[in-house]
Amino acid sequence: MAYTYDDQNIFAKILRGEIPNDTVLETDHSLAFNDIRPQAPIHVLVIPKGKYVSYDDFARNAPDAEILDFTRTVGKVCEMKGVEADGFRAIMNAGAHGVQEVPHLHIHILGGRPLGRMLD
Ligand code: IU
Repeated sequence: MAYTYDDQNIFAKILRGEIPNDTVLETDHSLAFNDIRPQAPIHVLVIPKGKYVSYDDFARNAPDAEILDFTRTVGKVCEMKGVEADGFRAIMNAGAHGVQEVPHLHIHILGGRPLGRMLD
């Protein structure tokens, strides 16, 4: 399918510097920042700087360097936040059924408390 990217989505505005964010880490191809409505003591979003709607768009269309940078950034954020020992949850929502609010790929890194079962 063709992916249509909305340049007016809130993360595009963050990447253009039009809206502030609470940056955790910035790399050549990725940005990590604290979620504005945290669901856990640690709730970081990691986004690629490229224009990808969702993970399937990214996985199919991003150059290898961007995929590697994104993956390594997630790893660095986990290390910076110290979630390896007690564990964490990583979530990527996509589309209507996934209840994706912002149509720019992001991974949620949640930790700092027991998170409970995700699926029943
Ligand atoms: P979702 O996976 O698209 O449903 O999650 C979007 C997240 O983006 C959600 O957790 C919001 O709290 C978060 N967010 C943000 O951090 N800053 C913003 O300005 C907006 C949403 I709008």
